[in-house]
Amino acid sequence: MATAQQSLASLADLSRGVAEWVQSVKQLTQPDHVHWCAGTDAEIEQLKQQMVARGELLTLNEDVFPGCLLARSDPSDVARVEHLTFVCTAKPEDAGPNNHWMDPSEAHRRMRNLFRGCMKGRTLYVVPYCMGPIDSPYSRCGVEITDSPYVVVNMALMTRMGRPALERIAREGTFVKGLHSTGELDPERRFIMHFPEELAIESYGSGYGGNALLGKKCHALRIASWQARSEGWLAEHMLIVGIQNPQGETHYIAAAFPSACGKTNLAMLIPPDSMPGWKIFTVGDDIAWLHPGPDGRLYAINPEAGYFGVVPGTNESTNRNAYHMIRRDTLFTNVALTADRQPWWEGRVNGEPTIDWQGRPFDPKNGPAAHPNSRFTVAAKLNPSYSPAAEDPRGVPISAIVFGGRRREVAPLVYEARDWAHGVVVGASVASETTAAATGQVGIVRRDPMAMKPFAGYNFGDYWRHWLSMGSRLSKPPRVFHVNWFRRDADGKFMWPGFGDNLRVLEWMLKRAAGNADATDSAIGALPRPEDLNLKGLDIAPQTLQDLLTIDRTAWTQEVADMREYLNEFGARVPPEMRAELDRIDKRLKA
Ligand code: GTP
Ligand code: SPV
Ligand code: MN
Repeated sequence: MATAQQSLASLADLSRGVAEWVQSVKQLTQPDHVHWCAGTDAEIEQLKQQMVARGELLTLNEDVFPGCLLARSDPSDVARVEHLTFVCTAKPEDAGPNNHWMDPSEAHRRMRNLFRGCMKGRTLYVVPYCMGPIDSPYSRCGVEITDSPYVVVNMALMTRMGRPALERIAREGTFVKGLHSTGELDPERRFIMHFPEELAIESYGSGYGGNALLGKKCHALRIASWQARSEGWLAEHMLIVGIQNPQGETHYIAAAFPSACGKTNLAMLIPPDSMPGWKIFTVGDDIAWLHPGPDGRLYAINPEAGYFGVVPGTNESTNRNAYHMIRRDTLFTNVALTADRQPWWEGRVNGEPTIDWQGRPFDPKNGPAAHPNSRFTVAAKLNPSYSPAAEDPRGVPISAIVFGGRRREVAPLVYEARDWAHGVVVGASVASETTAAATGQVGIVRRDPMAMKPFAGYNFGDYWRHWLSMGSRLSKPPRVFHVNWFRRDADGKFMWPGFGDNLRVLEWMLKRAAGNADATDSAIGALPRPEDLNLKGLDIAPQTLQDLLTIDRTAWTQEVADMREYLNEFGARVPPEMRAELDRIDKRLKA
């Protein structure tokens, strides 16, 4: 105990700025105990054991899933809550129509009332963390104060957490302040507030995912995107994947798809048997911070150290890497259980559920056994396709940026933007069916520019302007593409096999970037002809492939009109180049 106290005191000594803030939060929230997280394995192990003893975490079958645990969240607290998420800037127009806005002083006043005395009887955990490799100039640090040990255990997996982060904060003097309490888990008393001008986050009333693990969407996207604009870089909702061809050359792609639209799967895909010699290396599965490099290329780091991934659908044939990765030392949230205490989810294939995600005997009348947004939290290093480049402080050079959405119609399998400016319009045009990753109706097509609708910390008009300006800082910008793995036929079946076969599309992109692949020019960009794709061993009807690579003029004319209308919401903040790009597409569609 004495040594624990000493190391605790010396941690606090490292940064006076942090110590003073902790003191003021302590006065406001009145915890029984304060625990500074050093980030050691022993500390996290002890926390887990305490949670198991209190029944807050459940142990799983140690023979089949060693070191794995199950958490069940409150049934009203299972996803991000976009309607309760606010960006609080001095001027409402800086948050933009893409965000909910509240006056900062009003937001602080409300949150103070919620936080007052909320940690009575609880422990206040101080969680110093670093987003990105600890020695990278591109990384940024934060401190999350939370009363949730579940959050601490997740942050230890998802970030570089503990003493080294606090040491970096002491050196640099700046950090993002994130204050979090699970409160009463009352949906009526739940807010996720962002103060980009103060580098601060205040979150109350949820213990789940992006609402509570403040390093992830709150810091690494909403606050970081604001910082990135003023500092000349990009903070994006993108996976980063290294693709090694049979000649042994590795190229990197960054891809932005909306929540639950395939980033984790693409980041760790298994090449099909008919593509021998290809290898995939995962750098990141959800967030990329992108900087212009000295050679005029764009470089990416993954600010995270772990994955908070969608569980349902994960199996040997869809995502073998993830399926094996989550066999040990994984924290599951809201999955079901088999009779022998193995975690179970829809699409697992093996076993049967006996207990559902809420702990009730499984009855199909109650809906799926695992929650559709049930998640695994796991250290990135356990991924069989983990790339050591994820630790490179300089990041990896990006050859192609890919945007995509979940669209049953209209969007073809793949097309390529003419240049960077057109690529910005292609990214801004992303639309996708809503998923279980956020509360609300599922399956509604909505605009989700750059897959950042829920995550851009400022006005989309300014954001697109910033994207356009990045082009002029890059003498060798990445090529920009759009994909759709989710086209359906008249029977509602997916037309493209997806998963590992997506590598065929990535191969075409890399060949385009190297100047070695053909395409046809269309009104919306360059599309491969079937013969431009590597189809060896692919089981697909020629007509289906043709349909996937064809553009419906009427539907696209409507799409461009919808996009124009969407841009109008952002008024004069929309860069005029974007409307000019739409005019150009329109003219070609009518030609
Ligand atoms: P977030 O973590 O919410 O940001 O999601 P994500 O973008 O990482 O999505 P993820 O890879 O977890 O996939 C979400 C769902 O889409 C899973 O159920 C997958 O099985 C499914 N999926 C992923 N890739 C494909 C694909 O190529 N085709 C089809 N049909 N489904 C896919
Ligand atoms: C997403 O919703 O895009 C996620 C999960 O990656 S969460 O951490 O809840 O944001
Ligand atoms: Mn995500």
